[in-house]
Amino acid sequence: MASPVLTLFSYFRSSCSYRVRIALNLKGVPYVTVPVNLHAGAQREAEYALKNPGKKVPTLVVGDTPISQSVAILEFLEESPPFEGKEPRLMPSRDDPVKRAAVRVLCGQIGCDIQPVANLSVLRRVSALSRHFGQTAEIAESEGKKWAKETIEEGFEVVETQLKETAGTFAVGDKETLADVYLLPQVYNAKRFGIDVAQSFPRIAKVSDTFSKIPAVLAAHPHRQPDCPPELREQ
Ligand SMILES: N[C@@H](CCC(=O)N[C@@H](CS)C(=O)NCC(=O)O)C(=O)O
Repeated sequence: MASPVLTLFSYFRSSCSYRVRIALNLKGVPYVTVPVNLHAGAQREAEYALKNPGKKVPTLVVGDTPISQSVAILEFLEESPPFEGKEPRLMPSRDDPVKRAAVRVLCGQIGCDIQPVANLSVLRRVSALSRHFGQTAEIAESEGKKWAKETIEEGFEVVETQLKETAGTFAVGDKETLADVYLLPQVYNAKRFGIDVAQSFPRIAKVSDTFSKIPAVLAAHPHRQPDCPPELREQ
């Protein structure tokens, strides 16, 4: 089956877009990136909302079909022709349901319990509430950042404990999985909010550092994306 044209609507710093870039790069699936500038509000423009009614990134357009939600995109790449079976497979084999569950636990911990609670729209609401209760704009903004930092720290405590049972070279065993695909972008976010990951979460730091060095993973890094501003850009 011929590979359909894939277009990824992405923002360089979005951790959910970063997940999808990692999976596409690891599997060597070609795609075109279309940047959506979240800070300029491009995700709320009517034309984009037709592809993604949730008004968030990422969206992967497969041929003419838009798929939103990074979990749906990642599972689509694992399960659907012509991509299914492409190495590396990012879910353990069906013969190992316990390992599959361990991967899903980590993905859920990050994708359901951390990222949505510290998302841009939530931070804006935290800041707006702070303003409502009389804080200055500066304090209100720092309240939003504090919220994100604390949310990630609390979530990473859980991930760090889980890794004690599951980690090998990577987050679950010795092969890269979707757990790594979720973890590395969240580590990037953690650092942005001032968390010293190496100091506070050594197991997370170790496995994510190993994963980050895979060339296909490195190419998905936010600072290597076409919409990364020049002052942050890396080669
Ligand atoms: N559950 C969604 C979450 C998507 C999401 O939160 N995207 C963020 C960037 S990582 C976004 O577009 N935020 C823009 C906004 O909140 O306005 C997924 O996994 O794709």
